[in-house]
Amino acid sequence: MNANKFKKPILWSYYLSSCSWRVRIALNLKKIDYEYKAVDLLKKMGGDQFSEGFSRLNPKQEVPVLFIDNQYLTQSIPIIEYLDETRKDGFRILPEDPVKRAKSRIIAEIINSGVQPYQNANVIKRINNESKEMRIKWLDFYLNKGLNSVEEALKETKGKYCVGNKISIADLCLVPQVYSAKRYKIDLAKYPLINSINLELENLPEFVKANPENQPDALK
Ligand SMILES: N[C@@H](CCC(=O)N[C@@H](CS)C(=O)NCC(=O)O)C(=O)O
Repeated sequence: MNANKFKKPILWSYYLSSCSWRVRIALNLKKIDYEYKAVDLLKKMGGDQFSEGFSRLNPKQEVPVLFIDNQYLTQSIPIIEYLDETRKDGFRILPEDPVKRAKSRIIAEIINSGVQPYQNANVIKRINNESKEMRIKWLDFYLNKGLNSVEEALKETKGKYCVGNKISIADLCLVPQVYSAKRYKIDLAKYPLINSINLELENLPEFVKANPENQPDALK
């Protein structure tokens, strides 16, 4: 038996990182205890993600990175799927039903590849260097484009949560994305389904524990 299998998992995270937040919720739902290693993405003289040590962990210089089962895993969606596939006891994050599973992955993917990359720190920094006005227009366009397609998808899939009445990978992506949209001052009033599902989710204990404010590196 491999002794590393029993080492405490480590999550490299940044409190405001929406991708790290997805994984924090998954770890909480799976009741996995882990060590938190803060990676300060917005440090004035260059974020910790660009350090030599962290770049070795993830050459793409992004959080999250999860060490678990003697593996270093990157990319929040594969991490969540790995946790679900290797820990089938307890809460299941991917729906059993293939149609619901596909629908939950669709919403997760709209956010993962269709919204988050456009608001990523290194992207915004470059746009901001061009002009602040361009940054505002950029965020407004891409965040609304993504949120609008999530709202449309929810018309078909919604229950209490994104896909029916059970929490799925879509919900793990939705809550952090709504928080980011609020930070970027996107008008969310036009997304009633997103708002009502977000309200249902944000006070659940596993989501509260994963909230940026409750992370060790949150600015107090
Ligand atoms: N697709 C990746 C994206 C990871 C990512 O973009 N992480 C952001 C924080 S949410 C980051 O570390 N950004 C650092 C930077 O932009 O320099 C995932 O889902 O894990």
